[in-house]
Amino acid sequence: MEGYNLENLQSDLRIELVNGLTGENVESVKELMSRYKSDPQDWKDMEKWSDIKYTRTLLDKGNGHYNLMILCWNVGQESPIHNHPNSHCFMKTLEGVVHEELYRKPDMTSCQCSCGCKMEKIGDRDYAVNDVALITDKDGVHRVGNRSHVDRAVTLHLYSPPFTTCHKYDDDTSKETEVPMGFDQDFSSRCCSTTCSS
Ligand code: CSS
Ligand code: FE2
Repeated sequence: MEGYNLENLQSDLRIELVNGLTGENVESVKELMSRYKSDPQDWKDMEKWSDIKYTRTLLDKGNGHYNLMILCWNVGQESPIHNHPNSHCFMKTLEGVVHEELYRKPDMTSCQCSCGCKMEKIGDRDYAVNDVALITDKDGVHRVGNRSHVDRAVTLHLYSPPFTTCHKYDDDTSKETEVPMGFDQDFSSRCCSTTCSS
């Protein structure tokens, strides 16, 4: 919507999530993230690019209720298959196209092979600019990446509640490993309007 910039979105998210995410406001958060139409002017100066891996830049700590961040995916970069422990993951594409592979969350008790079972893919999707995705561990676990050999991709993520570690899954054995989720940049002190107390 014209005149609705990233700062407006950040302020509205602060208000909507003042008491955190409940069953009632999941759709409202998704609608707010859809309402914002990507304008590179809003976030260009917060990009960070690496040749090694995608980068994570924190925008807002959401008074402890959520983390809002920008991820920069260089050509060919992707995440491991991972979960979002007890959290809702909202992902909006700001630039480029990101690809998601969805996998069934592994149940090691049903795997008969002593060396582990291959991850089972249950879905595949591309997200173009301004598309908003929502995933929880109930839906499965996923891999996200930028398959383009030419174009970079940028995404905006909101995780509520925030988490500092997640699990990654080995493609061939489904073996689960806990990994820390650090930030490459932190602009959260720039944020936000009047409701900011953290
Ligand atoms: N969960 C990954 C990105 S794909 S949703 C991360 O936060 O780094
Ligand atoms: Fe994810």
